[in-house]
Amino acid sequence: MVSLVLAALATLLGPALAHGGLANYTVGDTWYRGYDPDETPSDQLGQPWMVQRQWASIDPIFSVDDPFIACNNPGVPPPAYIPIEAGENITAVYWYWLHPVGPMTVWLAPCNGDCAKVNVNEVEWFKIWEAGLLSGNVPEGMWWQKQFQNWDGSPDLWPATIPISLKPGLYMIRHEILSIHIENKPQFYPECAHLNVTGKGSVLPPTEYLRKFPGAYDPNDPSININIYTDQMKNTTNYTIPGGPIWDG
Ligand SMILES: [Cu+2]
Repeated sequence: MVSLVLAALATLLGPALAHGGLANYTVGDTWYRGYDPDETPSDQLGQPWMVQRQWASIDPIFSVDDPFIACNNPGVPPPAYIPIEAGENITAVYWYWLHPVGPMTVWLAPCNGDCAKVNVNEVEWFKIWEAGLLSGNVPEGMWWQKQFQNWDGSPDLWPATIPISLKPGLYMIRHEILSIHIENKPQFYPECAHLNVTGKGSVLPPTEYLRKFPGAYDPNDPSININIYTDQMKNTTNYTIPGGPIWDG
């Protein structure tokens, strides 16, 4: 059923629209517009309302060693920040998402100043949220990525909580979908936005939670370089999400 819908959609949208990305963010009732690769770049880049780093196309990043795995290509920084209090939810909004298999993760990194001036490959990221295989086996089971999809025209919503103990300051938030439906050819879909975190927190995670992009992932990780269409995978009901442990404060 799902594959029939997918095939129909792929026909309607054409190959150019076969991927996707993070379009908007919400905090409470407030919407924050992200970058739109289908709109004119000059109408968006540097606009005072822009909160998201530029992703110029809906195409994935294919290599864990690609510098653009941090904040997509080309990752041009925005001038604005999403205000949020530690302990609040931020929701990522996708207009559609077509791929069903693989983990989804949310990361933060302190900018220690203006996030527009940092090198996204040098900041220290920590994972605050993850979801992978919820039930069933690897190729056919229910993944959070599949459950995230809506087929009624409503947007796909991905909420995550900013850890309540997080120290106030300027941060980047990084949402990543890893799609593993093509054998041994992982597809990474990262998007980054800038946050101004307030609240009563006072801490950052210890060093064992910190990762760099590139660096966080091993290309030979069996959860990344994976062929899900083997007999063995049909009998596998667990999947280890790459990138280390979650820090939730
Ligand atoms: Cu795709």
